[in-house]
Amino acid sequence: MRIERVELRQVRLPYVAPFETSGWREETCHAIIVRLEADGVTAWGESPVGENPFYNEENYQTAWIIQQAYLTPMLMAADLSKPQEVTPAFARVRANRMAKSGLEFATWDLFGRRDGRSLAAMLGGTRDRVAVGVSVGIQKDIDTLLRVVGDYINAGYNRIKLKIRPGWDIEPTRAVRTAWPDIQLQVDANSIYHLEDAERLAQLDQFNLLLVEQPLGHDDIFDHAKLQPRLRTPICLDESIVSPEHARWAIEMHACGVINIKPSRIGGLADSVRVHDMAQAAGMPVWHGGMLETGIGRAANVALASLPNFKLPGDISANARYYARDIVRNPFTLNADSTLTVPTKPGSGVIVDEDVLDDVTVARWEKRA
Ligand code: OSB
Ligand code: MG
Repeated sequence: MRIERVELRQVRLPYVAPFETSGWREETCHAIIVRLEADGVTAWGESPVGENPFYNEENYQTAWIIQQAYLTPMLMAADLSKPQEVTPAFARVRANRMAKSGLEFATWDLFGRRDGRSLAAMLGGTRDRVAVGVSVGIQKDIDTLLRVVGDYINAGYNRIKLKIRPGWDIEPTRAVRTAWPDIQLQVDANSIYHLEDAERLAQLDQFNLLLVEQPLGHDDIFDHAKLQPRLRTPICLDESIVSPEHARWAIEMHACGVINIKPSRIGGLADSVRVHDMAQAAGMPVWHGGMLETGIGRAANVALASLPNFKLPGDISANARYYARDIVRNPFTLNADSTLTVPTKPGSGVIVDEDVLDDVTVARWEKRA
């Protein structure tokens, strides 16, 4: 199959609430939405890049340039027989994985819609619902945090992740654990600590956490391998695992007990499945992270999370947790058992609301074959 038209859009969607981590605070989604056309089929993808290069090295401006100058021409030059051929077609472009992922995901959607197969089936999904939780940003004080967490628990979420940083770590975690002794709880440091903080991090062991996510450097595996034996809580790597090779290094070095898979961080769904399979073979569970995606990226995440080794609840909340007005007509809603239902329609199954999409588009670019 040859792609006949690629359209890229920068969108701006306000979050229902600002999202604050140890390293940044953002109020508006700056994703790039991808639209592909071929053989009479229209397909959609999303690169969930942020406003700033503070999570990884990319932001909406870098992805916009790399997609136009390199990735779109490479995609249009390929005669694709399956979506797994996109990742090798992009291999000469180093890193820039979020830029790649939106185009790769849209290609899976294209094949799925053309062939009448759901993305979950194409990827090897085995469940019809996926367990999910909420990632709760840093709040202005503990009372506010308890109110915010309480609202999510009342809405039906049974797994909570707290963003932490030095000075907002032990006490907020203690407060939430004390208020909800049985909730599934985990924390995410987004790379703010150093190996010298091992004793402070070990204090988190008392709270019966599922995991502590990315305590050390965004590109570190070595020091995480030194930290893990000093904690009882499993370390989960997020930022550090950007490829199947990085996953293998972390597994062989015992740098973590769990891996967070985000297809955007890994550069696409194909390599995400490889990370999933590699962890499964090593007996290491994975779970699905999130990048505050719009409804387009969210649908791909739910499909991927239906694979069997996704053993812990994902950061894939219902659309309404992120956006008052999303760009899809069929948002996910939370089931009573803190799950989302895996779409079964062809491709990602997403129905884009093109009126809303036009309203939130701030820049548009297209290339025809
Ligand atoms: O580190 O997991 C992270 C959001 C943006 C960038 C990084 C992260 C996150 C989240 C939110 O934690 C997860 C979500 O609900 O999409
Ligand atoms: Mg994280």
